[in-house]
Amino acid sequence: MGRTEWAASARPGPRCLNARVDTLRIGIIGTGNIGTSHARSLHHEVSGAQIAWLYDADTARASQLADELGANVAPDVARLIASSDAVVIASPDALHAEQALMCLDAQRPTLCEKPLAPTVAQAQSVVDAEVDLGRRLISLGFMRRFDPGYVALKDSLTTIGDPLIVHNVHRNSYAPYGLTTSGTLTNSAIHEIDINRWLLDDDYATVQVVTGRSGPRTPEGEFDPILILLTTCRGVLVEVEAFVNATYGYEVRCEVVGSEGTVEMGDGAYLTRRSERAIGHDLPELWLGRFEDAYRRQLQAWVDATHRGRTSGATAWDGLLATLTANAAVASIGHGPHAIELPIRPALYAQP
Ligand code: ISE
Repeated sequence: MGRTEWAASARPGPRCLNARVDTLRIGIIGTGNIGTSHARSLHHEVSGAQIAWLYDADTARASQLADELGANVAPDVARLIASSDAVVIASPDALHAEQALMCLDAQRPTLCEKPLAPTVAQAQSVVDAEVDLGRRLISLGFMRRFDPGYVALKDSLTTIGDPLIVHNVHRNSYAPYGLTTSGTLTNSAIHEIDINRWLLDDDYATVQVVTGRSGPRTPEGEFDPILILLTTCRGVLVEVEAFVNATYGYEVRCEVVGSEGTVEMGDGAYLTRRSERAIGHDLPELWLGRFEDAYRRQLQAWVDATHRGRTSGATAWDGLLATLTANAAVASIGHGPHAIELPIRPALYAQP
């Protein structure tokens, strides 16, 4: 049982958004892997916020975490949003857009896990609602933008001339949540879709998925690994190997090849080990280990930005473009390159 189930005494009224508060009362929707990780990180490692409310369809799971963190369990999403100063959406992908719309309706600053939505229509509805509201409240959890490795890579791009081609590797030990090929694109490789756009400061012009032989864990009719080939509007080639059942560990790599050199993302997180006549390093099983620092930095940046009435990191617009590109990639399977039709960027997203 959580410390407090929903009761009149446990109902803190929402505070005025612009009022200066020292500690944001955060509500987290979803207490699975990533929701639990965000909750613990906000509680133990991030300043300026406290976990006030948790909601999960599995009440026992939410209660257990609430007990651990001294938080309360909300009976439903609407009441969690109403009672919190700011909200983290960490529910299954298909629910992100609907819950983001509820947060916008209640005018709550929101950190929404990626993807903004699996479908373009859902993602577009969030952008439309935010544009109607006339202010940005959604920060999107493309946490790689906060990863020290990617930040250093972006900073070093000035040293290699013009970027010409980017090679990316994204391997999971096993398919998270039993992904399908379209899920590989809209849930997993969507990270590369966003991070390469951010690295190069460029939009995409075309996308194509190339499939080949699949490993033994791939269900009939699905493909794994796949290659995703993108071209940007300035003509840079972006190549991504997405392999969700790589079995041996979790690994993400990125190398940018420029006209005067190349730079590859090194990973300071790993220690090289020499033992038993071998040299190497351990790999995490899941992304939570590899991107621990990025998640923490993302949460602190979001809390700090929320205190200042701002958003941080990727926007709903970035989320829409990523979902649009991932869906164009799905449509390209079995066909040739797919042209990406960029919607007109609303003025609300003119500034980074
Ligand atoms: C998961 O949701 C993530 O965000 C991970 O970073 C990614 O590697 C994994 O494939 C996704 O399912």
